[in-house]
Amino acid sequence: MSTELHHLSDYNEQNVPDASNMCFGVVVAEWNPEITGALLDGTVRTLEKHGAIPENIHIKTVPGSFELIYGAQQMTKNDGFDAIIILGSVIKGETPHFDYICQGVTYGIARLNASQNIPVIYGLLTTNDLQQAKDRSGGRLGNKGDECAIDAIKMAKF
Ligand code: DLZ
Repeated sequence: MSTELHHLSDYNEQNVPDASNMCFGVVVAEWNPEITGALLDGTVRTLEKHGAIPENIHIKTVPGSFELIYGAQQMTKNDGFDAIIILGSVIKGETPHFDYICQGVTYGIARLNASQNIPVIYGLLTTNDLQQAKDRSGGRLGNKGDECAIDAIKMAKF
């Protein structure tokens, strides 16, 4: 979670393993594309900064955040991946839909982590409004995509 005290793009570079031999799957939701595109940019940039080669970063899109569960589950069947990252942005509307999607994705990804052999990193922004999402996708609180890339490298090494 980002707060005024925690910037999503801040990390200790010395604690990050070399990713040059690692292979990553990234599933990105198409809803709120301005936000998820920025999350993806941050993720890819940070993976490559730590040695990942572009050919080893496999990106797939799904229509919305709810489909991230299925997308990630399909990717867990590929033994070649060292870690999978899901990226989505759910922005609160006027109905309880927000709660159902967020809970569904959170539960679905948690289940994958408990049942499969590949770590699945949770890059879902769940915000009250668009500005909060912008703040966390390259804005004043950093980029959740950077955080996910670092977490994926660390968990691939785990
Ligand atoms: C339907 C819906 C709504 C209202 N809002 C979002 C959102 O803010 N972010 C997002 O990623 N997806 C949203 N969706 C789409 C659902 O995630 C899903 O794609 C559809 O319910 C079809 O399963």
